[in-house]
Amino acid sequence: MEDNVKELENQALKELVKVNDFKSLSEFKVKYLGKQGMYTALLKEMKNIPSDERPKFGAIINTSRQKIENIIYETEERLNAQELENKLSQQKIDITEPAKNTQQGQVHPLYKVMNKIIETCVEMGFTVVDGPEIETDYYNFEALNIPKDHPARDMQDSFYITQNLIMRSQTSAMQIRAMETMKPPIKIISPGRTYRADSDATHSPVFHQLEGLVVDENVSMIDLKAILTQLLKTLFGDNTKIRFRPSFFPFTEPSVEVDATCPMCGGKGCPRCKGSGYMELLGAGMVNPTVLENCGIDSKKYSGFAFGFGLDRFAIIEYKVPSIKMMFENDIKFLSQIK
Ligand code: FA5
Repeated sequence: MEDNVKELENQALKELVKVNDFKSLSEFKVKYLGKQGMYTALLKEMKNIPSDERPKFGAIINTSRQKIENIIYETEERLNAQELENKLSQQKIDITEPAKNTQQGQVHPLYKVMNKIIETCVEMGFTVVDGPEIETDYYNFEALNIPKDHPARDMQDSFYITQNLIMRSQTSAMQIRAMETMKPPIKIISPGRTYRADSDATHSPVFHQLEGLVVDENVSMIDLKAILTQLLKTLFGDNTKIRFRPSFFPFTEPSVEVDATCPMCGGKGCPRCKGSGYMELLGAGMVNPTVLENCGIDSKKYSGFAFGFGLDRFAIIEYKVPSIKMMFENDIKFLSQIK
C-alpha cells in the first residue's frame, strides 16, 4: 500500500511539472484530487487492509495528497505570473501617439482682472476682507450717511428682499463692517458682487465692485490721488489717461469720480462713451467724518479715504469688449478668446 502511494505521488509530480496552462492544471486536479480521482480511489482501497493499519496508511495518503496540493498552489502562482508577463509584453504603449484633445478651462476674464487688482493692492499693503452679499439697510445705506427717504438712495436703484434686507448695491457696506471691527490704522480692500436694477452696454444688474478704505492719522486727498493714480497706471499702463472729476457721495466729502480713456475709441469720443472719450471706473473720496463717528472712530484724530471700483468696467476696458453683458452670458466662444 505504501508503495502504491509513492508510485501515485511520483506519477502526479512528473505530470505536474509538464502543466503549462490553466486548462491542463484543472484537468490534473480532477484526475488526481477529484471525487473520482486517483487519491480518492486509493482511500477507498483502505477497506481492504486490516483496521489497525488503517490510521497509518490514512496518514501516508493525506501527507502525499497535501504535498500535491502545495505544488498545485505553486503552479497556479507560476501560471498567473506567466500570464501577466505575456499581457505586458503584448501591450505596447506608443508614446509618440498624439494626445486626445481635452478642453482646458481658464479663469473668467472678470476674475483675471479682479485678481490683478487684488495683487497690486496687496503689494501696496492692503489686506483683503470679505463680506455678505445680502446686507441690512443699516450697512448698505444708513451708516453710510444715507438715511431713509434721502434722495441719494435714488442714485442706486436697489433690489430689496424685505424692508430691511437688500442685495447689496455697493461694497461700501464693507467700510462700516471694517471700521466697526478694526482699529486705525486700517488699510483694506473688499472685492465682491453687487446688485442694482440697471441695464445697458456699461451697466448690468449684477456686477462687481472692489472697495478700498484707508483710515489713519493725517490721511489726505493727496494720498487718495497718489494711490489711485499708481494703481490705475499699474493696471492700464502709462498711456491711459486718468481723469478725476468732482462728484458727490453722502459717505465721502469731498468726493470724486475717476475715469479712464474709453477702450473703444481710444479717447476720440464714440457712442459707447457718449462722445466724452472717457469711461467712468470708480467713485472715491475722503471718508465723511459722520461715517467715522458712526463707527466709533474719533474724527478729530483720524481721517481716511475710500474708493469703489467697478470691476466689470475694468474688464471690458482691458479686453476691449463692446458690452458688459458679454461678461455674464457664459459664451465659451467669447470667453476662450480672452487669454
Ligand atoms: C459707488 O457705488 C460708491 N460706493 C463708490 C465709492 C466708494 C465712492 C467709496 C466713494 C467712496 P457708483 O455708484 O458710482 O459708486 O459705482 C462705482 C462704480 O461701480 C462705477 O464707477 C461703475 O464702474 C460701477 N458700476 C455702478 N453701477 C454699475 C452697473 N450697474 N453695472 C456695472 N458697473 C457698475
